[in-house]
Amino acid sequence: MGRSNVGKSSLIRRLTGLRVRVGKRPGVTRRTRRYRLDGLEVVDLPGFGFMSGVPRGIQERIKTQLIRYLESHSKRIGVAIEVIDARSFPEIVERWERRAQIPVDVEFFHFLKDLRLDPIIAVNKIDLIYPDERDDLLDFICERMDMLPPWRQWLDVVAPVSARTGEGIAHLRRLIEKRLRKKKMEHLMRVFRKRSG
Ligand SMILES: Nc1nc2c(ncn2[C@@H]2O[C@H](COP(=O)(O)OP(=O)(O)O)[C@@H](O)[C@H]2O)c(=O)[nH]1
Ligand SMILES: [Mg+2]
Repeated sequence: MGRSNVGKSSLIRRLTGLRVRVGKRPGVTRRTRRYRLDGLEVVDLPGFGFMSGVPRGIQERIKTQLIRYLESHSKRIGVAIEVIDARSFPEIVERWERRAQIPVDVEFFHFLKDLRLDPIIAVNKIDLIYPDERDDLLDFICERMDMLPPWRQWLDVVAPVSARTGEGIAHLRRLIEKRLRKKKMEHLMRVFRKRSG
């Protein structure tokens, strides 16, 4: 799950090799897309938050639907991954904070934790960040998600990745595997080994 255009579909494609539809315009995946794979279902959830051209009422409805979906499926969810866009996250967070509101990304992360889903944060599009700026950015992201920096303390939760270049995908796979193992679902891990990268 994640905001629209952060690369959710691209990541699913990279992790599974599935021919997932990737959008050029935000808001392409407004419907939930399910991919059944060897007894595991990979679910590409609709993007939440602001989407240009999408009325506010619809954005609110998507958010409500996501909350309901997660609540009613929490027992069956093996791994929950929240994807954020490395480059746009700081700006989005600051915009919400100026209005003294909690960013919806942060809100959803806490919600996933409350549901005991042990969520992973995939910080996608890391290829767009200069290498020497990454640590500061990842510290910032952790801090906003209520995890004390330095970010490397949170390698069990945070995975900087690029669906485009494949960077960080191996680490993300390990985090997924760990959660599946904990839930005795490790046999389903083969789904995520279909592609190297
Ligand atoms: N530079 C870069 N672009 C990416 C990456 N992942 C996705 N994109 C691009 O971001 C846009 C949105 O991707 P998509 O997977 O459709 O996002 P979704 O709306 O969250 O499913 C597309 O133009 C992708 O090519 C990445 O890791 N790096
Ligand atoms: Mg999509």
